[in-house]
Amino acid sequence: MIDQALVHDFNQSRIQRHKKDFEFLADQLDQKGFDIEQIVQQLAEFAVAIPSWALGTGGTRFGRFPGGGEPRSIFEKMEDIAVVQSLVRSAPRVSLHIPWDEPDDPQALLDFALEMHLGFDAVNSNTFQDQANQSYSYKFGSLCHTDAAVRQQAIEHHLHVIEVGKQLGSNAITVWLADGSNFPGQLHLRKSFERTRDSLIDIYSRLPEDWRLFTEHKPYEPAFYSTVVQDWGSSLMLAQAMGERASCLVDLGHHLPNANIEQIVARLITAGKLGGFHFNDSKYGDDDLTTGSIHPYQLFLVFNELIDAQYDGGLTEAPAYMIDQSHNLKDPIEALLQSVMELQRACARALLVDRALLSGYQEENDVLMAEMTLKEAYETDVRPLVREVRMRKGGSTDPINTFRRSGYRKKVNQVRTASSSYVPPQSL
Ligand SMILES: [Mn+2]
Repeated sequence: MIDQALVHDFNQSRIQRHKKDFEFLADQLDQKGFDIEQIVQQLAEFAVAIPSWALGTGGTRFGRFPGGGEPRSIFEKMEDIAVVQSLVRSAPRVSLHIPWDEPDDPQALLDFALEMHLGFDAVNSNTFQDQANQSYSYKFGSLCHTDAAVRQQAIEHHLHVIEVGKQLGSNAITVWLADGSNFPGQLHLRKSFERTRDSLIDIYSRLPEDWRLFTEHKPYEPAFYSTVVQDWGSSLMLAQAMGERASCLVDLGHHLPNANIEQIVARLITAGKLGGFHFNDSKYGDDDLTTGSIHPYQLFLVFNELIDAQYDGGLTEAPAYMIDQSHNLKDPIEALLQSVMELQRACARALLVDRALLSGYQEENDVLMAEMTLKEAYETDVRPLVREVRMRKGGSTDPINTFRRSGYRKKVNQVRTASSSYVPPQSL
């Protein structure tokens, strides 16, 4: 994929500059009472999954402008994810979508993944579109449908997705439902939710012992009047109705404008129901833009809640992290590299919040100093820190430049020629 000698040479060409920057930061942090080595270790543990649908050029309902060299199969997608991982070293797992990327032979895919040093994260179901050979349509919903036979078909699909996931070593399933209505009166608001809840309880009752189930909320689209799982409250009700191993997944783009997402995260932590994240960014709606491109401070504040809860024991289980974006204009691999780096930076900044100091200011109601304590961490240039972490793990100090220098896109462009029939799905 990417020649490790190239990564090494690239890092070496910048090592003197990097060492100076890293030492400068270490000294700055030392004065604030932080041990940079400890931060490096903590940051090295951060990992985010790459979804199987993020490697092709995305599109909107108005069109798609495919780039060259798009992966034509799940195996080629895995190759691209391995490229991302080899450069950033914080993306070791793949989140598979069934049926878009359903393997004919799960064992062969697992063997290939191991060869690529990749594992599998949560698997994703799909009842938002009809598949070939299915008996009933999801036009009017799946797990919420008025017809028990449609609900049963959707339940069985989820059980099938879990079966495939089991063969791949996955241990979680994410359920995002497009179910909802476009017009007042179309759906009985209470009954549709209750049917969804009961369908999920059925799926949950057959979840393997060591598996988790995540419900993902979304306020609108494709349903434009009411989505059945429209907000975190609905998602929480479902997770609570199912049981201990069910929790809520927060997609940063699945909120109405100006929602306080970090506070939603805090509430879910208090409820013991924060399951995971789909990272992306948004200006208006579910825009699926690059993580941290529009609201980097919000991303930091989300990580601030996570790190805070990690320290005080509020987070009992590590949330499942995944990038969920649509790469319509950027090279998907480059956008993913950029996103992982953005997440590494947000996590690093959150690790640099002086929590004792912040807590003191909060207790004293010193509004300004409390806010400044967060800003102090946020405004720290953590780039030398994340470069160091990537380099120590065998990745690149500058993943995007290394990727461009590798000529990988040009190479696959020549090999992956028959791509005209491949239409990558849009992001969820
Ligand atoms: Mn999502």
